[in-house]
Amino acid sequence: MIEAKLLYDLLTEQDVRFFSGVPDSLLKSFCAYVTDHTNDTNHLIAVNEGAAVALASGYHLATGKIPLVYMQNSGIGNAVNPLLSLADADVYRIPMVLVIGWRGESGITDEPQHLKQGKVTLALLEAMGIPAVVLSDREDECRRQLDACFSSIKEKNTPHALVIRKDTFAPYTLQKKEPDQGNLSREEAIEIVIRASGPEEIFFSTTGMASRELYEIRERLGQGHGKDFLTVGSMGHASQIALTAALQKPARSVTVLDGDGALLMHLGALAAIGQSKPQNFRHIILNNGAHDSVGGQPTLGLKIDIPGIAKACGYRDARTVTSAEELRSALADKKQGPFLIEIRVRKGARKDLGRPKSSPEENKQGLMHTLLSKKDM
Ligand SMILES: Cc1ncc(C[n+]2csc(CCOP(=O)(O)OP(=O)(O)O)c2C)c(N)n1
Repeated sequence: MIEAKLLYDLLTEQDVRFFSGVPDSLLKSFCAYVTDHTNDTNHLIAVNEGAAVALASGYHLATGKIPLVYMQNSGIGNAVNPLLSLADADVYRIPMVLVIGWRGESGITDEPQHLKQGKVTLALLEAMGIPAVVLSDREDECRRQLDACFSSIKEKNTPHALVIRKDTFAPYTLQKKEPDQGNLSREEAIEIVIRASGPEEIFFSTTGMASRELYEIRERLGQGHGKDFLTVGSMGHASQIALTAALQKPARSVTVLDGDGALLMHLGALAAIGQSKPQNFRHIILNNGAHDSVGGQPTLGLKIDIPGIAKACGYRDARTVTSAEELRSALADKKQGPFLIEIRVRKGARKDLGRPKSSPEENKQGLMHTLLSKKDM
């Protein structure tokens, strides 16, 4: 293992002063170290990985220096367009270091949503013509790799990737945590929503711990999983999956359990929902102001008026609740959709939180069985 500080110091030696990205669990220590040691002008936690490449590009244009972009390999998809149509040598030729967490590396046990991405990570970078090196967890080798990486970036003026394996970094705990603005935990909030829902309700839950918590709540309540779609990958897209389901099944009530980070990643989804106006659509935002599932780095979630944005996009109603009582009363107030409830929740999850025991495909079949049953035809 190496200390996150070592990589940060080596990057500083190379005059890297600007960081942007979306946090990742494998990069947790590095992201936390960057958050704690870089000022807010030079560290922008991006809403999505493509935006991070664009922010890094703007920094380069303004300073001539080499920026750094960090991401989980799941985020490569979001970054492909600006990498190939902005930073690439065939277009504007913008140098940057990409630090990419390698979930789903072959031979390492990981969640199903990471397996394919892990298998193709190096091949994807190669196909994009981005040189990549798997960062060593030995200090001397790491120094050598950084020297080679920066020689290549300076020579070609294009992006270069450092791919990070699991357990490369020694633990470093984020110091700069924003105070919580709600007293319910995310899991308590989800349980209140589930307990208040009727038998016709179906749920689409977001990436990260929210889906794991929903799964465990259903187990605890003995309700089965046939009414839930766990969006374990595809961060930020749960609400769009739900939108078409709601439009196709007007007799069903559809609820999205979204995260603030996921909402911000593809905020345009609100406009699509607000303008499609499904009456059977309820959007619940579990807002802890953080990427809680991958280390708690701040999002902009608590700095913006989410209900205001939803209403401006065409939602029929939207409000914020901060306690169990307020949540129960907002749930009891049956509104015509689309409507949104932002629940301010506290950061953190149970230490013993499990993972779904059924596969994504079984999950899909369970939900489709419910949606394609005679009653729904
Ligand atoms: C495209 C993409 N980028 C990054 C990730 C890594 N990731 C998984 S969960 C998560 C945080 C989600 O934050 P939020 O939606 O606020 O939910 P919370 O974890 O706070 O409940 C991130 C960044 C991912 N899965 N996919």
